[in-house]
Amino acid sequence: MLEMIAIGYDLDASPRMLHGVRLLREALEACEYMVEEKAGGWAWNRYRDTGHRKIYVGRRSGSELLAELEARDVLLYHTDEPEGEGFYLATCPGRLVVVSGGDDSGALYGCQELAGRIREEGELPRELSFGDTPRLAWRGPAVGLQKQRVEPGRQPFEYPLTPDRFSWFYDRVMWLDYLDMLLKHRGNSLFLWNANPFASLIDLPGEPEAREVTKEQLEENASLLRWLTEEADRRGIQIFLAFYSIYIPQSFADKHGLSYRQCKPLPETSDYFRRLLAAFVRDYPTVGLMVCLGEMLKGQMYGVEWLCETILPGIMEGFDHSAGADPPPVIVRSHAIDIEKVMQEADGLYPNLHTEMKYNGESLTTWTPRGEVQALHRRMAERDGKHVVTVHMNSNLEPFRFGAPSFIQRCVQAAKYRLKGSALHFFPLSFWSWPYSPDRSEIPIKQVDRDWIWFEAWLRYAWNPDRDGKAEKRHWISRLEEKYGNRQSAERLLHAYETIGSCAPKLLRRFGITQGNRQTMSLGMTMSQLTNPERHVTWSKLWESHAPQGERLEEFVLKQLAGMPHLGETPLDIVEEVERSSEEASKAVKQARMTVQKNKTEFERLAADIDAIKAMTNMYTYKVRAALLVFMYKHTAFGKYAERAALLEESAEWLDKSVAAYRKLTETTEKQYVFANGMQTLHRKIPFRDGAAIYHWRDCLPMFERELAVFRQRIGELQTGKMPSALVQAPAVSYRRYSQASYKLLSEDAEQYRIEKGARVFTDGDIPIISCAEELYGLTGIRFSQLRAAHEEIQLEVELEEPSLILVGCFNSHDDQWLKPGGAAAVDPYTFGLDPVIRRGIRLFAYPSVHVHALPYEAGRHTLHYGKGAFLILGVIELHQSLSNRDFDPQHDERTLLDW
Ligand code: ADA
Repeated sequence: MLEMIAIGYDLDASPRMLHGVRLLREALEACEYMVEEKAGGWAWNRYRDTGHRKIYVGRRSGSELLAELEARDVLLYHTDEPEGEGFYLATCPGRLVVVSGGDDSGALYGCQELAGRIREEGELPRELSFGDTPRLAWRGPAVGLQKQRVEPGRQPFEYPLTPDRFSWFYDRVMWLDYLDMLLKHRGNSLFLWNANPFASLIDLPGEPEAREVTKEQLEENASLLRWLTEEADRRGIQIFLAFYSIYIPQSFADKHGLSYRQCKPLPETSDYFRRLLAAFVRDYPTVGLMVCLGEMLKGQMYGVEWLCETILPGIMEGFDHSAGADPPPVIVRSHAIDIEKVMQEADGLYPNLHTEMKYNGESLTTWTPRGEVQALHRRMAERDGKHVVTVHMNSNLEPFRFGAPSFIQRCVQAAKYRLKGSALHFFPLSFWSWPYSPDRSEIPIKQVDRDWIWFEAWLRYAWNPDRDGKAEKRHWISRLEEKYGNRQSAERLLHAYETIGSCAPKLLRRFGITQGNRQTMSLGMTMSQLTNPERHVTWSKLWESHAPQGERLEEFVLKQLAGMPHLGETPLDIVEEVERSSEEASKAVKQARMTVQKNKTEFERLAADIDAIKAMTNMYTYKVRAALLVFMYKHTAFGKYAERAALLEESAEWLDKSVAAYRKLTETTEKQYVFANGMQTLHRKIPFRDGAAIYHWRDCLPMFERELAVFRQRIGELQTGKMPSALVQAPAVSYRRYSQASYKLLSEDAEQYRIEKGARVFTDGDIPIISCAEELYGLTGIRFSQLRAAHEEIQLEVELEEPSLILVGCFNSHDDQWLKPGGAAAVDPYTFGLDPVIRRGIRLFAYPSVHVHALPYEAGRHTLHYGKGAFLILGVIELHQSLSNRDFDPQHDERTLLDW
C-alpha cells in the first residue's frame, strides 16, 4: 500500500512557498508516496486528527500553527531561530514534520532541503532537527545584455534589446533552466547588465525618441521581463537591472543635440532619467536597480548630482505610484566614482540603499585583498546598507575553465571577513559571449554546462563560506564522480582543477600590468611590458591591493644585486610555484584519463585547457626569467662587458623557450578556442593594442617571434661592438603636424596659445617649451593657471565645430600636483584608458616629461574637467586622421629603457 503524506500550508501562501511545496511533492512522488495538499493547513490542536504523516510548510512570522507550537514548547530549535532566508526542519509529536522558514524564501529553502533529503534517503525521514541560514544576503551572478564588439554605427555599450542581438533573452525554456540552477544552489539574485535597459522597456508618453526599439519589440521585452521577474521571484530570486546613468538613447540625444554619453546631468537628461525611472519603477516595483554613475573620470565629479537629484527622486516617485510593498533595493556601484563622497550625500535619502565594489578589480588574483582597496571596502561596509562585493569580469582567467573550489571558497571568506561584504555578485567566466562559451565546437557550448563548477562553487560558498575543508573535498570529488563516472578520476581531476587554478591568479598579480580588463593575460606580455611596465600605463593597485605582499621584477633584481633581504612573494617564488602546479595538474589529468567513464568529450576539453594553461604558464615563467636577466644587465656596472653580454645571451635563450611555449599554446588553442578575449574592442591593449583585431594566440605569435628575432639582432650588434641600430639611427619616418580642428575657448580664465619652442604652457610661472613632437608644433593649445589646477579641478568651456580629438598632456610623475590619467578613468577606453598617442611628446624646462592623450569629443559645447591636478591642453585636431604611436624622446626610450 502506498503511504499517504499530506502537505499543509496557509491559505495566503505565496507563489514562492508554493514552489517549495511543489519541490516537496515531486520528491515524495519520486519515492512513491501519495501526496495530498492541504491549503489552509491545520489548527495547532487538530493536526493530530489526520492519521497519516504530514508536512507543514510555513513562515515563522504569520503562521498560527508555528507560533502555537513554539509557544507550547512543542516546536523547539536547537539553533538560532530561523530568520529571513533561514529555515529549520523538525519532526514534532503527532506524525508532523515542520518546515519553518524565516520568511517565504526560508520556507522555500526548507522545502528544498527536505526534498533533497527525501530523495537521498528514498523516504521521508523519521527524525529531523536541522537548521541553516545563509551567511551572505545576496548571492547571484551577472548576465550581460552586452556584446563582444561595438556595433558598426553605434557606440560602445549601445545594445538595445532585440532578438537579433540577444536571441537567448527570449528563450523562456533556457531561462527556466537557469533559474532552476540558481535555486538549486540557493542563488537569490540575478543582475542583468546593459547600458540603458529602460530604453527598450519603457515608452515615455509623447517621447518616441526615448525608445530604442519598436513599440512591438518594447511590448515583447516588457512581457519577457515581467514573466522573468515572476518566475525568479517564485524561486526566491531578486532580479536587478544594472545600468549606467550616463547613456541616453541615440535618437533622444540627436533630438536634443546632445551626445550619447552624458557625464554631467543637464536639465534635459536629468528630466529624462527621472521620468524614465519613475515609469519603470511604477511598472516593475519589485525589480532592484544597480546603478553605475560613471565609467569615466567625469563621473567623479557628477555622481552626487546624478544619484541625489535624478535617480533616487525618480525611483521614489515611481514607487509612490506603484503597487509595490517596499521600495526596491538600489545598489550604487563604486566604479569610476568617488563612492564615499556620493554616499555621504545620498545617505538618508532612500530607505533601501546599498553599495557595491569589485573584489579583485576585473580579474581574480588573490584571497587576501589588502591595502587601500580593502580599506575602502570596509568603510563602505560600515554603512547601514548591504555592501556587495563583485567578482567582476575575470579577465585573467578567460577563456579557460576555472574550477578550483578551495580558491573560490577562500575568496568568499575574504569578501566576508577581509572586506566585510554582506553580499556576493559574480560574473560568468565569459561575460561578453553569454550564454555560450568561447570553445570551438560545432554545437555551441553553454557556459552553465561548461562552467558548472564555477557557478556552484561561488553560490555554495556565498551561502556558507565556512565549511569544513575536508568535507568540501569529499563534496567536490562526489560531484566530479557524478560527471565523469569514476571516483579515482574524480580525485585526480579535483587535484588538477585546484593546482591549475592557482596559475593565472599568481601570474597576473606578480607580473601583470593591471587587474583591469585592458590586459588579456592569456595572450601573454611583451618584453617591454615586463621590463618597462610604466610605459604601458600600469595600475599599481594590482600589486598593492590585489596581491599579497611581494616584489615586482625590477625591485627584486635591485635587492638581489644589493644583497638586500627580500620581502613577501618574489618573482622567482611565483615562477617556481606555478611551474610546479601546472606540472602537477598535467600529471593528474593524464592519470584521470585512464579511468574516466563518462563525459569523455568534455574531459578532453578540460585536459586541453590544462595543457594550454601549462603552456601559458611556461611562456610566462621563461619570459620572466629573460626579463630578470635584462634587469640584471641594466643594473650591472658598465665596463663589465663580458659579464653583461652573457646576461643578454642567457636572456635570449629563455626568450627562445618562451616563444616555443607560445607555439605550443597556439597549437592547442587553435583547435580549442574561438577567441581569448571576450571583449573585442579597442579597450584591450595588452599585449597588443586593439582587442578587435587581435584576439587569438595565432594573431600574437608572429609578433612574439619578431620580438625574439629583434632581440637577437640587437645582441648581435652589441657583440660586434656597435650600438644596436635602433639606438643610433633616427627612424626614417618624418612626422607632420596633426590636422587642426576649429574650436572656440569660452572660459575667461584661460587663454589660447601657439604650441612652439619657447611658448609658456601655463599662465603663471614661466615654463617654456624646450622641444615638442612635430605633430604638435603650431597647434593651438589652451593655458591656465598651474597653481589653481594643482589645487582644484579646472573646468574649461570649449565649443567644437566638428567631432574632434582634444590633445591632453599628462605629466609623467606621481606627484600630487599633476593630474593622474591612471586613476579611475584609465579603465575607460574613451578617455585616458587609451595609451598616449605620443609618449614624452613635449619637453618643458625642468618639468617631468608629458604624455599626450587624444580624447574624442562630439561637436558642440563641452566642459572639460578631468579632476584635480595640472595638465596641458595641446590642441584640438580632426577626429579622422592617423595618430602617432611613438615616443618622441628616442634617447630616453631606447637607451635607458632597454626597450629593444
Ligand atoms: C570595465 C569593462 C566595462 C564595464 C566596467 C564596469 O571597464 O570594460 O565594460 O564592465 O568595467 O562597469 O565596471
